Amino acid sequence: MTDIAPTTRTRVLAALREQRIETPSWAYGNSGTRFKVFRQEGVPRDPYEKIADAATVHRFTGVAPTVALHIPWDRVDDYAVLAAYAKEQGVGLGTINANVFQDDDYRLGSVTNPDPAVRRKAIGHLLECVDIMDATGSRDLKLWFSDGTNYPGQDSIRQRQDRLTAALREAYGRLTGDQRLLLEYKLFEPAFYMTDVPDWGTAYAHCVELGERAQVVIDTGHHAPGTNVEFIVAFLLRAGRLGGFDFNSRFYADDDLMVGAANPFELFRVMHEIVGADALRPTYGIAFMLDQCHNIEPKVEAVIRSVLNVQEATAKALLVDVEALAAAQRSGDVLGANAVLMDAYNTDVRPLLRDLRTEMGLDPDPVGAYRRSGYLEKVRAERVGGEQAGWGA
Ligand code: PSV
Ligand code: MN
Ligand code: MN
Repeated sequence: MTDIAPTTRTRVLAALREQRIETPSWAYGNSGTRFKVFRQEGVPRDPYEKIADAATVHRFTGVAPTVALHIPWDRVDDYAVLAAYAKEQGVGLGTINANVFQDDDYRLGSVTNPDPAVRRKAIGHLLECVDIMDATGSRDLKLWFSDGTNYPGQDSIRQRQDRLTAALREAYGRLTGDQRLLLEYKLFEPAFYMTDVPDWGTAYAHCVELGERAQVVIDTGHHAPGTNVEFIVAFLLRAGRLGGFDFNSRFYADDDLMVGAANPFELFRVMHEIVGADALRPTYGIAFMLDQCHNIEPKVEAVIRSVLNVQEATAKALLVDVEALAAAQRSGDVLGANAVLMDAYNTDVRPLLRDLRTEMGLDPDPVGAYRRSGYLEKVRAERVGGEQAGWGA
């Protein structure tokens, strides 16, 4: 694809202007592996400063107007005050992520723990997260359970599913209005023999049992190598059960590297399914979130880069000549169909995105503008003793 036709260009720019990407509060804090956390200067010391960083990302990209919170990492006394602060900064509070994986009580699991008292404590936290959603005005409760077992025979797989069902039912029953429960799955880690919600099929089955406001979240780093992620996207879209994404990229397992860094072609294929189902627009309801940790690279800049990576993949997906693709598919032209897709993927969309930003009143080069802004130098001077994001704490 060399030139972009004017009508295509108008359509693509309109869709990109509408796109929304949510950034995670924990991406701005210190993080690391279980071997080492490398502390960086200028990282946020509290949830307010994380929000200030998220607002900075939005200021330079124009498409990241909300920030996801993780409780208790982002616990504050008054969430309405936090929401007001976010608004003042030009962003909103987004998804509330529950955390039932960092307490000694959860050694044998949280909501699937054999001990009813531990299960009660975990469910209490889920319900508290819905209270927080009420205060922040957040729509989505995102649940990821580290629950599972390390050894065959350690616990009953079936009973753990029963306990999971009971907990999910209680959390779901607490939702009101347009609130949703987003269930995330992950193949393994920290459990290594059996995970209670290991895959999209398990998450999907639980969501179907719960009701329409229960939806599956796809964390792009949570699959076995070689998994066809866009198939999962297509299946869940068809079933009306795709609630959102945790975008990141992986070379090995749950690496949490910048989205689009390891496999930009996969990201394009995912966005192609989204665009094909007309599911990009915010009114469709999919939450496009990042879930990343920036262990060695500067954090705010890495989040800006990640937002741009999602935008680039989306722009390419929007450029797919759908009529030519359908015609090739109908006539069984295998290579013709593939060429249509590759043509869009191989288009350099960076000039188009620069034009988009200029039209939106932004600097066409968000990374360069951020670097020139002196924000990092300013927060480095102001913030001493930044906090750990939560991982490896
Ligand atoms: C688990 O690996 C996970 O992907 C979940 O979304 C957690 O909430 C998140 O990481 C925290 O980084
Ligand atoms: Mn995740
Ligand atoms: Mn993860």
